[in-house]
Amino acid sequence: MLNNNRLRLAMQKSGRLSKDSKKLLSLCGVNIDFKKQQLISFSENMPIDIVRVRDDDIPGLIMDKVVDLGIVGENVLEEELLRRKIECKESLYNILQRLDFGICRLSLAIPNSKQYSGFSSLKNMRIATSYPYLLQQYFDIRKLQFRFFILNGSVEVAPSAGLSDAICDLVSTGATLEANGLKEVEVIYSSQACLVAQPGYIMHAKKILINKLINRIQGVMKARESKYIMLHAPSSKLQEVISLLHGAEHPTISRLAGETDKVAMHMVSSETVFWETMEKLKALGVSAILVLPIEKMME
Ligand code: PRT
Ligand code: ZN
Repeated sequence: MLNNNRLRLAMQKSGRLSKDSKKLLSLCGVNIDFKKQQLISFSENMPIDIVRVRDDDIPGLIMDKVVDLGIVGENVLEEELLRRKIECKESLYNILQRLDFGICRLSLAIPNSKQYSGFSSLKNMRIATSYPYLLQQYFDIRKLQFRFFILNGSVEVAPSAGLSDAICDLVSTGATLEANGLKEVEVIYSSQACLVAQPGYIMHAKKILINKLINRIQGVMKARESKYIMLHAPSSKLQEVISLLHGAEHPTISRLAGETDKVAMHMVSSETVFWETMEKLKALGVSAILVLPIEKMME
């Protein structure tokens, strides 16, 4: 039995977003036993219940206020929003945080052998897609005629099978298009996974918990981008060293036993430190450079 005082968060049960969603919750300190194959998993250390479903169901669960939060791709959210608008159904949602995974784009692609001289080349083409509403919106805004049909899988083989002239599908690396002799000609929507909430009134206690979760997510994301750097730098080159390390303006500087010309510097850099930067540091006389990952951050 679901308890209304507990926060309900929907995430994909199995698929491209499930591993990263689970990892994010774990890094945020939400302990859940995902081993049991059940629809609802209960966190034992926080008042949060996880509802595990197909990704396509998550926007509806949010918009119909069945769950408080969801982790889902913006592409799925926007497609459902457009569908529900046409059906005059409740279609509101709030994106609380973009999560930096599940990054992809919804693109139009045509066979390599076909000429492409701009968007009007797609006039009257028959397009296979799993995203009819986003596709329709894109053509409507540009006032171009086209035909489409829905395929919920194997969209990329439709042209070679003689079913369609073009496809509108998700692309991340582009390898699937290439393997099927297709070329990407228009990006119609850019997407990533996001934390989404139902709009409107939320109980005070739940709001506090949601804010806590967002702060932790931001801490995890910031930590992912940041590095802890330790090095020994010549005392005369401190400014040059600092200027090479972005976001590390306030290092801790301490003396090195038995050294007068060098100091130890510890700092958090807001960016990945590339080999090129390490080589430039070395050229300045810096030694003992250590770049360490950070697990969590709170400012
Ligand atoms: O079972 P369920 O309904 O939950 O899952 P699903 O099969 O509908 O979705 P799933 O798990 O495949 O994808 C979930 C979400 O991941 C999508 O809605 C996107 O938000 C996101 N995502 C990110 C992707 C991709 N990248 C992606 N590359 N979803 C699908 N693809 C597919 C694409 O359709 C194509 O077949 O991967 C292929 C292209 O990949 P590349 O790397 O070859 O370009
Ligand atoms: Zn799906």
